[in-house]
Amino acid sequence: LKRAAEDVKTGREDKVPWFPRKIQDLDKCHHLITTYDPSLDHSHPGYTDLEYRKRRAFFADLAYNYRAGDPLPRIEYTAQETATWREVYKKLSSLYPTHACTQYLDAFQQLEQYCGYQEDNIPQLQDVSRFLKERTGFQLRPVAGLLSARDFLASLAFRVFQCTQYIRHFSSPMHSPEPDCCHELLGHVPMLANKEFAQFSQDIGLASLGSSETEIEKLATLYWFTVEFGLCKQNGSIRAYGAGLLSSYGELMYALSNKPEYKPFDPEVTAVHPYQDQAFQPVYFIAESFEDAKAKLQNYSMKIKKPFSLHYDPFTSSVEILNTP
Ligand code: HBI
Ligand code: FE
Repeated sequence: LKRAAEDVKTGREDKVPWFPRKIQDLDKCHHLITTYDPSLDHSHPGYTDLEYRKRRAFFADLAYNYRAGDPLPRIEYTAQETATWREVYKKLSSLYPTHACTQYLDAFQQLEQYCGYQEDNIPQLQDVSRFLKERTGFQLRPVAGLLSARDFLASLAFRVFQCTQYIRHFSSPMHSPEPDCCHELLGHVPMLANKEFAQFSQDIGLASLGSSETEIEKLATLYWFTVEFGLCKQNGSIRAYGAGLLSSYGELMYALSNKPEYKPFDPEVTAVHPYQDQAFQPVYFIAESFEDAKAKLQNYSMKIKKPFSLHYDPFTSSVEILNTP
């Protein structure tokens, strides 16, 4: 909001929007979308639970005070929080062997081995972040809730995943209107341990830097139908790799039933397809493979018009700007 106001004041609406150039700049990428906030959204399962809202404020503070390079805060989860995790974990992990892609299953097994993934323990973000960093260079940083698409996607450009640390309300273990640690740890984290998928995620992020609102909306839609709700082919069958599916028992079953419609992943089509965030998706996009999805995305990104090109430097975790007029 502040940035937009400054741009209006100086009459620079058509100028390239601000974007982070180095990993430390992500401290400024913290614009939250409050639509599903438990203290503002009357239909949130925690809305009338003052103790839950107080707990959420504690997590929000941790995230706001976090700065790039800090260790991720370790949380002492309550027995009630761990009980919620147990319920989600048991239910979902029973479906993974038949519904998740092999890349997911491989990583999940390693997370159980090395990162405290188990029924009775909510894994600590610091441990998970260190694991991911070793595998693909991805790292986590804590975030207070749903971020703006622009800020969320920008972080991916630096192989940083903005990760919620709180858990959903105990009254609704099988559904959360917002991202929570069940969604992040069971949905996103295992896939981020895969090299191809990590590159695909970073490529969406890089494409978003300095893009117009219209382009951001299209990239957010691509992200939605791939990283959140993507399916892929695997030895003649279809499996899930999207985090929204892998963290939702109901939708994971539905997505691989004979009910929904399937379309092949094609960025031009996928980026403009209307999506649902209040019900199951009416259509899912199927990737041939992550290699193929990555190549198609790169081809799509090259066509986004920007007055400069970008190069990510992994040695300094910063982007170099080329051909600036
Ligand atoms: N914010 N914390 C958080 N987690 C997400 O998964 C997330 C987000 N903001 C936007 C978003 N995902 C996507 O739906 C796209 O808009 C990028
Ligand atoms: Fe998500």
